[in-house]
Amino acid sequence: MEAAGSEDAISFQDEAVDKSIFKDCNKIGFYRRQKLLPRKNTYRALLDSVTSGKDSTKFQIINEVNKVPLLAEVYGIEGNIFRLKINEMAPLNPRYEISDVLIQKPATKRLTPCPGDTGTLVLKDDSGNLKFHISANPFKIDLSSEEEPVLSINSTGRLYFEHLQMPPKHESQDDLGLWQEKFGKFVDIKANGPSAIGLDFSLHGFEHLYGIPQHAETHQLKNTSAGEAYRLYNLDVYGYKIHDKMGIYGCVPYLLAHKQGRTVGIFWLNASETLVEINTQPTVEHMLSQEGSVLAKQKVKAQTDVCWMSESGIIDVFLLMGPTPAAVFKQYSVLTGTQALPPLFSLGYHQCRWNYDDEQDVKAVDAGFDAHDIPYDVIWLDIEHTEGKRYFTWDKKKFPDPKRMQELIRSKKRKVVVITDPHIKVDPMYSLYSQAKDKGYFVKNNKGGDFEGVCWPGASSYLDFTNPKVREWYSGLFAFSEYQGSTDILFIWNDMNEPSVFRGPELTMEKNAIHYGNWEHRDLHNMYGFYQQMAAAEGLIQRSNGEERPFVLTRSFFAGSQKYGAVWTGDNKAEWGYLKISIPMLLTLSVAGIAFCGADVGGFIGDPEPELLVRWYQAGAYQPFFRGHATMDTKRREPWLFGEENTQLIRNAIKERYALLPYWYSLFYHAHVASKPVMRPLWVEFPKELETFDVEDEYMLGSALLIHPVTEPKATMVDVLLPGSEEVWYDFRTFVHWEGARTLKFPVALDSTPVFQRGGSVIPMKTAVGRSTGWMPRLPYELRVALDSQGSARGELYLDDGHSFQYLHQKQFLHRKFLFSAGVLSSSGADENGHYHSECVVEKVVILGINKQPSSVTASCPDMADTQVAFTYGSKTSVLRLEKLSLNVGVDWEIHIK
Ligand code: NBV
Repeated sequence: MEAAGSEDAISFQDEAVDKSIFKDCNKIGFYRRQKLLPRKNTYRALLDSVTSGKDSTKFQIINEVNKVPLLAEVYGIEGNIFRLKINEMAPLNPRYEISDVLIQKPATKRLTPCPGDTGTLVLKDDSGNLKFHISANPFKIDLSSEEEPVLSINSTGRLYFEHLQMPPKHESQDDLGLWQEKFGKFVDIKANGPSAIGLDFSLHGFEHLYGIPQHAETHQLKNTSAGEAYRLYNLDVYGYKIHDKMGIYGCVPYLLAHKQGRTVGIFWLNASETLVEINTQPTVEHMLSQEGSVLAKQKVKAQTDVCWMSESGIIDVFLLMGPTPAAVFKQYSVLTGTQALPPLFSLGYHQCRWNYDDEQDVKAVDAGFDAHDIPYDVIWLDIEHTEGKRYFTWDKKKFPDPKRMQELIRSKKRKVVVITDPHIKVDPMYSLYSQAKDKGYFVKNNKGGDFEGVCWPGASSYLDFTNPKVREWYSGLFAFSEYQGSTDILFIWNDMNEPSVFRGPELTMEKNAIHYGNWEHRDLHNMYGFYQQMAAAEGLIQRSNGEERPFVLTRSFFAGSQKYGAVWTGDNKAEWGYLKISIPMLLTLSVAGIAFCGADVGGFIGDPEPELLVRWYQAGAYQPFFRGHATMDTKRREPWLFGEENTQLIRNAIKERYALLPYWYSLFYHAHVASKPVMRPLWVEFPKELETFDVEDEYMLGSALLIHPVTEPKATMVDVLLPGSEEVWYDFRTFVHWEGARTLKFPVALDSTPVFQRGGSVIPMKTAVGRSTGWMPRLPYELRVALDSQGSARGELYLDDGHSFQYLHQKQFLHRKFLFSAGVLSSSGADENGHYHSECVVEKVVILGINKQPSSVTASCPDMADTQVAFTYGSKTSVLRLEKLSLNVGVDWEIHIK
């Protein structure tokens, strides 16, 4: 198949990635330069230069070899965070410092210098628990908490700082890519010469690390000593290889380390190409001697060394000291913001394809969902909906009346998402192009002209979203008056924003292209997509005069992208391995702050066999962003095309998703206000249970549901780890229960995904589902109460209008909490600041783990006399069902079980 619409045909076939298009580490100049250096710490801190201010403590570091002085700044930040910045004292030119990622200037707190040995400087935070111990020669920092060493900086001597220099007078051989670097036919001429940085961190007692998305790799980060480093460089890698450390689409330069008793985070704020090396020495026990029958052992604690290397910019690193996973999530969100609260519709099912051909096709697919009784919320239009890949336009033949089409979709209470890529067709007749050209809004080439590359429309220029003026203008393009044929049910998808440039080096933009402020693309490459999504989300907010929440899906992302919408994992394949790896990939995004994430259901490339498609729907229904998508040359795969049996299985999976929407929405609210991921690795919920630390074939949704998707063909059994010796787990469908701390051999048929409810939780659900989320607000609730070993449970429900910002500005929301204890289930306000009128009632309560048949059940609420409640009790299953209740979801009530 050829790239549609482009004379520059690129063939996208279902075949292995041509890795020769992309660099491996040894082809990266700054990596080779850093690796070549002898491992000797050549830096010395000048402790007589220390100045201690309200915000920071500053001192100089000198490189003993070249004598170039660096300035180090140490900041204590409220909430157990440290920041270390290192820059040249007097760089020849300014070095790039990231703006727009930190949501505010971090609130600093004074670090107090206190006496240490000679040649050291000790800084304490006000609690006195955390200490920053700086050794002068060689330069090293040790961080301890309550005298326990947590991490050391530069203890392996990999601080690296290439100071900016004048170009050499004479051309010399440049094998290390100092001033120019070759890759295939591409030559990167570096106006500033070498500018790389690097720093190492030794994590004491840690052997489990996570984060630094995006790689098609395991959730737990691997040792890189035997091979490639993890690369953070946003690239368009069609059909990326799995179990590979190459950079794809987006990145977040942030990792977490976890051990029993402590979790920490390292956030490396740098947007240039970055490599991360990880070297773990696990805990070892040495036999010392045998004295009688007693074996003497010596335990050498684990340690993991992490080395970050970036091509340019400055060293700006945040150390998040935890100590719990929740504390680290909070600390990261204080810096970069939390997940935007998605509009409710976007948590439903999305139907996408490259492409739904025309209005007729859209109508037919939409009708197909109704005819087959399958809920869905959004139909998506890919690049072919435009006039020759001119975004913000419509192909008039295929979509003669886009508003009419949207009105039809609106009448079904559904939405439309359209794609807008960042490349703009070079066509003076295309008003977007000519406007941007006239205003000077494109990225420039290194000769000062507009950068031109090839993408879907053929020759294209690229909007410079790093310029606030460009973002403002771009946001304005979403105004209904500007975007012809758009309505308020139309939302946005940003693709190709790594940026993807077909004939560019590694299919992206030349690093010496020039952005606003005269910065090189090299300095900020990894933030290009972040800025586009930021502008698009802002545009959708503005078109509604600030009233409505946006929905923007982006392929490329950076730290903080969670504030602007959702992320997906790009062009995966319709193969079992890609279904399986979707779980660790999404877990990794989730712990890196990006809670609203998903993978193309069915696999984008290739035709899934029906069993794989069914399994993928079952898995996707329990992943945060749930979209079926397929590339052009695949067979049509709407859910009803695989025979009634499979249609039924897919229908059930999607309906399970819709039934759980109150729980999903409440989890997203929690992610939005309290920074906890929606999809959580087991170690986050069971931080003391060693056996959870490397689990990636199952995970928690919130703290109440454990999901173990089936990712193998013809599976009849899966091994499910039910963690926690104190826990009780209930099969979500049969209500059979088990005690925790065991691995179950769990039989599976093709009809479901293993899901378990954790004892001690209450899950809000709907008793029925509608054709889309829009049909569901009035449907009654069911509460699933699963008792723990003490006979108690708790849970929450968050509810608002599902689409506006009134929850924020007018506090129009309901946040309820449910408690079950000593035979009483109560509903009360979790946040009394919120008010929202809802007619909705709790109609059904199912209590799991009640071990004795009650003699009476009564319900009471403020303006109603106590009423008897009809119930049924299953003594074999220990399940109590209360039906035909009518308890308003917004008021306090109690149910007494005697
Ligand atoms: O716009 C077409 C596709 C899109 O369907 C897909 O989801 C993106 O990841 N897009 C990539 C560009 C073409 C890929 C071959």
